[in-house]
Amino acid sequence: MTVSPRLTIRSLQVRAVQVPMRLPLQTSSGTIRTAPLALIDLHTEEGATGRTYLFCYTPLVLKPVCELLANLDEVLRGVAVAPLEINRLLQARFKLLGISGVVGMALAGIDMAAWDALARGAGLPLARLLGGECLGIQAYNSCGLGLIGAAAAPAEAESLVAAGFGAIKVRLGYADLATDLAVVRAVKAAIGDGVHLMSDYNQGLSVPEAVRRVRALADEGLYWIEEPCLAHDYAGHARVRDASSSPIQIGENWWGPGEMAASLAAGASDLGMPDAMKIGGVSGWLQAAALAESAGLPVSTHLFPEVSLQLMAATPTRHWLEYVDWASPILAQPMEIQGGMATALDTPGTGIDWDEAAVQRYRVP
Ligand code: SMN
Ligand code: MG
Repeated sequence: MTVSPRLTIRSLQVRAVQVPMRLPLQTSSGTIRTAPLALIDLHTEEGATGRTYLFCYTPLVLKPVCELLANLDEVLRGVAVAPLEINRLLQARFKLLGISGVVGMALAGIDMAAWDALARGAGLPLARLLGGECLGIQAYNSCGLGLIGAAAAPAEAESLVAAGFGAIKVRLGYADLATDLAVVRAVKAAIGDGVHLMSDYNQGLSVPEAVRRVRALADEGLYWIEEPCLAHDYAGHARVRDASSSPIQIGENWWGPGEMAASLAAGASDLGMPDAMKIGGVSGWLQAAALAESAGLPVSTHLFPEVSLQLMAATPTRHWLEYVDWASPILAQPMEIQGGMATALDTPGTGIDWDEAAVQRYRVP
């Protein structure tokens, strides 16, 4: 057997797209109508190209993320595709500024693209490169079901389970508790007991108000209650957790494994859901998976279903995959869900290839 050749970065290509969303998402902390995505192609001298996208949340950040990535092109040219070493290099470069926000996003994008290139170069799905298998992972449908009220929510909930999902997520944080309760009851009645219902407050409540609401929701059968309070308030979440008989879920706003460790130390949640981008890409996720294993914390994913599906193969305490279809319109092979499960294909890398015609359609200068 010969060793596959070491890959060297030739260039970092980045493009901005604004992809229309089938269902807009109204949360207690703002509405998302289109998906502002930074598309990354990491070209290597040897031919393999690593790809990923970054979800930028708001169009206001799309250009700055792309410009930072473009600036890093000259830093990365000629560097070996060894993601751990690339991280050391870039983390040293940004130590004085800090590695969250736009910088954290760019570094995670480079990390994910580098791992994808490495897996393609080795001819392996990322799941297998990481030592796992291409597994079926239970997925919940997280598209839509924003703050649309008790009248509209049941029909949208039914449309989300129609695709065969065994779980969906409703956003909460209406002006009053009575509306939260009415929406949960209406959605539950529409989907029945056979479908799990997750819920998400998107950081909308104060700690005392969250304590009041989780107590009132105790008998509604919610599978989890997500981010009731400000994401960084781990002590506050621990107080809410004490008052809640429903599991408390947080993690999408952990910037790097260090913040996850602080959250675990504070006992902030029963469950965790790192975001592949904010946690630091594939490399950051592997550290998070290790922290979760030693803490016995069930791990779900946040957004980025394509790379997250691969990462779940390397997550001993894997729980649920969050499915959103936001990148699907620009992907050559959008993820398919069958019987509520997402299954990684036995193809090299993360399976992210662009539908170039769609990229041109949604491209922004
Ligand atoms: C969410 C977060 C960010 C963008 C859209 C939706 C939400 C989720 O908190 O967990 O899906
Ligand atoms: Mg959330």
